[in-house]
Amino acid sequence: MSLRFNANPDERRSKLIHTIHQNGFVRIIEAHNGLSALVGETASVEYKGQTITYDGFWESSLTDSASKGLPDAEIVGNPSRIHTINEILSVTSKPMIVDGDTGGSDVQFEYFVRDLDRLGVSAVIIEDKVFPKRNSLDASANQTLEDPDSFARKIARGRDARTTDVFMVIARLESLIAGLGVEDAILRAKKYIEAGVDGIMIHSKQDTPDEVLSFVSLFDELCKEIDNRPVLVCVPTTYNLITDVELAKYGFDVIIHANHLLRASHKAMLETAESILSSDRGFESEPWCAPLPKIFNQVGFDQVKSKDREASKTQQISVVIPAAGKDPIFSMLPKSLIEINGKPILKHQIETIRKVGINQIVVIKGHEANQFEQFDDNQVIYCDNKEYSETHSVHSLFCASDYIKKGFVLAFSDILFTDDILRWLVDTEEDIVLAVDNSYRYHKHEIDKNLDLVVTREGRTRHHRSLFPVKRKVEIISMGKNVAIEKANYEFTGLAYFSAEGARIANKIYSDCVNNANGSFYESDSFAKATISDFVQEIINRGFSVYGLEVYKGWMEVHNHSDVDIAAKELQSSLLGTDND
Ligand code: SPV
Ligand code: MG
Repeated sequence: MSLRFNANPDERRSKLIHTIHQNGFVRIIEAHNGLSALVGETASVEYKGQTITYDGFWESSLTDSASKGLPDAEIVGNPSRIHTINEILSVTSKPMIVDGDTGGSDVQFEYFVRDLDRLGVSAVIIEDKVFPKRNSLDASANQTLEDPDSFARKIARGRDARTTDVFMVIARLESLIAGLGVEDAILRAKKYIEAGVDGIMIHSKQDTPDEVLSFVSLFDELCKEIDNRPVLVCVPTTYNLITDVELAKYGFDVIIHANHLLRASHKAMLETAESILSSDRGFESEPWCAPLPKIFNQVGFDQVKSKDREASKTQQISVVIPAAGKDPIFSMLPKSLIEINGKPILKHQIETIRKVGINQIVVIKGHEANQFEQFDDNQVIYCDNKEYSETHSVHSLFCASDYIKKGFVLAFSDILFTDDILRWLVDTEEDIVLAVDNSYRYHKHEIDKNLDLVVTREGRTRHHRSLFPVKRKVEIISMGKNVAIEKANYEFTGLAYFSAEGARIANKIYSDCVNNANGSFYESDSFAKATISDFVQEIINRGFSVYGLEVYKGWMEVHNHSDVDIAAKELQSSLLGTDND
């Protein structure tokens, strides 16, 4: 999920050392491109009630080179390495340790350190071999070690090139790889620590951890002697029976699994390529391949699709605002035109609606209709409800029937709401969804009007504090002003979403009721006087599902003069902001 993970350089750089301090050690996985990094970013297992994940990435020279089809012999230059590093950083949030090979010349190393530090990499590890090095794990390769004093100088030059104190320069001891034994390694470790190194990596290609563990005992003595213990790093590729937890107990702070994702993908690629050839078709190769939806999900295609859906929805749907009725408290003008902080409610609503990308806004006027002439937003479409004094909001809504066929949001004319609530409603996959709120219970003593109350199948949910907004959906079974407050689970906010299918259902039921409904209609005297609650109840009673989307902040109704004052204050201090958590 590419856009999902990110971290700014400062945040990411310091994460490595913080995690070491916090957890005692870090478990690092190799990454050689964006996809392998996303695997490392998201892989997790549950073990004894704990979730275990990787703490960061190793940008390996072996796997970076191999993924380009090249040997690990310092052939891939720094600009190409930086390109891969950037690719990984741009889709992830975890810290990164870069394998800097020998570091090249002192000057090359200085420039590399400066670039890595700036990008937010946490550490670079350079090995004390002569440039151009050969990969350490090949038993027959020639391994020539660098003069330790020259290497110590390179370390010091690299550290001086850092732009932050957090970036770590780590020295990798290749004495065991070159067959020179632990004494040589300790001698070199001492020189590098004196040169100011932030960490020591001891490397080995033995298939048991014996030699690295004997190094650790000598290293501990050395650190006590000089009263300085840089972080200790290992790469247990060949001695892979010992666990990370055991290595951490021996004193390793950083444990790097250096090449597994590349090796795993190479094996699967080869099996797949050969299977297609030998079967003369793809079917037999499927067990080696990830299903495409898994890849789509990993790289963020799901998010792209959902945003596309949202964008195409917002281009097609309208927001319909029935504003024809006469309000007993504000009888001199349509409620839409009541000003809050010098701006009519309608203007506040339009600004919010536009933020979500919905451009078609339909207002149904009736009472004091000519006052809308002063409200010159030429993008608003007006419809008239000439019978406003004998009808109610359902009749008003269907005065806009030409504009609701592709789906619509119904917004009461006297509510303020945030763009988040509107976006969540439009993003829903259900056909009829009402934004519902349960916080009325906390201030019911202040309520002096009959609320549109809602009863749901699930009852009221308990809210746990959470960093992220919970977009929970509940199924509505009944609603209306006469619902007993003790039975109700939610209050209807005055915002409802109807998909194209939802609009088709509503339209069909409306036509049917116009022709056939007689006498009182739920809580109203007639169908002509039906409220939205009455109509929703009819939809439910005809067997269609109507859902409630829980919100509990981010909207308010302007019911009376004191609401106008409250809204004005909230808008001024932006409390009606977007933190619907
Ligand atoms: C790498 O991953 O490139 C390393 C570790 O340097 S190793 O291959 O074990 O030398
Ligand atoms: Mg390497």
